[in-house]
Amino acid sequence: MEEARRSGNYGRSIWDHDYVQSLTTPYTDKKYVEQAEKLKRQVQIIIDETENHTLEQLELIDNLQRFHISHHFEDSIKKILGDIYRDEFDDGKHVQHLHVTSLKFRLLRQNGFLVPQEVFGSFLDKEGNFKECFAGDVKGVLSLYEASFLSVEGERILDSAKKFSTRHLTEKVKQIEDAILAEKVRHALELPLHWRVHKLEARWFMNIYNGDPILLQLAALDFNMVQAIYQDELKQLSRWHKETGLADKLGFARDRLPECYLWAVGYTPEVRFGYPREFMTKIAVMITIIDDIYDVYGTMDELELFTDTVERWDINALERLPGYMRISFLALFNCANELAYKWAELCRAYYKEAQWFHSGYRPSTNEYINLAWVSIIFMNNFFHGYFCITNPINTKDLHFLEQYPGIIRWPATVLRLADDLGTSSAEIKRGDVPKYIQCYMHETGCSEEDAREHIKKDLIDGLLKKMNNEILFMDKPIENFQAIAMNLARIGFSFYQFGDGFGAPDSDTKTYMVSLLVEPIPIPSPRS
Ligand code: 0FV
Ligand code: MN
Ligand code: MN
Ligand code: MN
Ligand code: MN
Repeated sequence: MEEARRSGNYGRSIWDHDYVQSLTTPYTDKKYVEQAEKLKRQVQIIIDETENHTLEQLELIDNLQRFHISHHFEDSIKKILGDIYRDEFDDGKHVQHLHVTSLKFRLLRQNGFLVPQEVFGSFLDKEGNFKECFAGDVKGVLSLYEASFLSVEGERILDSAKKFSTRHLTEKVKQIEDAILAEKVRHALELPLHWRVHKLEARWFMNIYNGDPILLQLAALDFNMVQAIYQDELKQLSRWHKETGLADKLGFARDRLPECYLWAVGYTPEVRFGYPREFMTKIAVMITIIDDIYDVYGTMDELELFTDTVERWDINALERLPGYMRISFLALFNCANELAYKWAELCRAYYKEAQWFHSGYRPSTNEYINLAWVSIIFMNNFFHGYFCITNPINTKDLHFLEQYPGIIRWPATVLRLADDLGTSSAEIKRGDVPKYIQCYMHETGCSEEDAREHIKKDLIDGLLKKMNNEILFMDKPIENFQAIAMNLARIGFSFYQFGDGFGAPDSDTKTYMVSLLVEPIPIPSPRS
């Protein structure tokens, strides 16, 4: 007899295949390449002109990074920051300028310079608290706030900076007269810069920017040209998706191709990472379906069989091949096996959760998170990320990743917690394993609200400090990898800060998608 099957009730996709195919933009035209080159030369002149003006240099670099166009000027930026870093220790003068010190600190740390928290020493009173007399300088406090998120565990001055700045910005946000500054503060309090997805931040920043128009022209043009590339990638992926027939054949599962692509853009936004984006999108589509099989659709018997099948990853056809092909195939098979093992690990984690759910078991928070950071799959994603951005792949790197270093584990855990905050209410209703919130409520007897606060304020914050530590202070055995690892946590916030931005079809994600993939930015007139 057929067991009654549950349904996720996630809702249909709002992104029709034909609609995706109809997307167009004029920014594929070659003439824009030339325009962009010209603007780059003009911006380079602006950069050169700031020589010896530290504050101007810092603000310029900050703008370029927020616009996500700093990679065009990488060498200049490295040199400027390197000089500023050396100066900081040479003259040892302690300017009491909160904005300058904070911006310098953040940009240096963001770019890998290990500037110590003690640079804030002159702003502290005898008890080590920030002096209240600095609170009136809203711009400075805002910079301090953003800087404080580059902290690692145990940095008391930065903890105190975070508290001080959060308190004053929250108090003042409604009274700030300068409309742009007020919007900057509101935006920062919603989510600090360090936790934001680059491309979404760039789009927002262009809307409020009122500085040098040349910069804005380049930023908008670059954004639109990159959008043209994204559109093209999305169209190809949509064709692939249609050909697989997955959405038609598996009506019970979420059909979320563009959302998966948005995810991939958040992870590896750089133009040259087209292949990782393609790969990641396909994997995300598969994962979404498999997760829904385990969470809502499959029977326990079927899930057992499926897990076993993936675990075996068995192949017997080797004998039929000629020698040279056997060798080639074996190499390929071994490489695929590396990944097959990861898939099996994911399915085992999903299976364990299904077991918990079907038997009504309530895990402790520890037991839960030790499994759930795996079942959010993202360390699996990390591996794929590595395979995609690294060439050639080597065993040393693989051994490093095999141990699930913090660089993998912390952002994956943040993602899991963000996902739980955004999705668990609906998940518990439709029937699912207790998520972190429920485990914690059960364990401590606290309210749901308190559990949410605890996750947001204590856990996530602590995990991201650990992550900063990995990024700043630990060895970096794999090039590029540290840079993209943090993007996973950022994606988590962008999808889940206001609910289930992945499963629910008509959420903020739709706005992000339109601004990132559909609508070009109007380019300000070159002569203004
Ligand atoms: C989370 O869904 C989610 F978004 C999944 C599994 C697929 C997305 C993957 C990529 C875009 C890479 P859900 O909240 O149902 O996950 P859990 O683990 O809570 O069931
Ligand atoms: Mn980047
Ligand atoms: Mn699920
Ligand atoms: Mn699940
Ligand atoms: Mn979830």
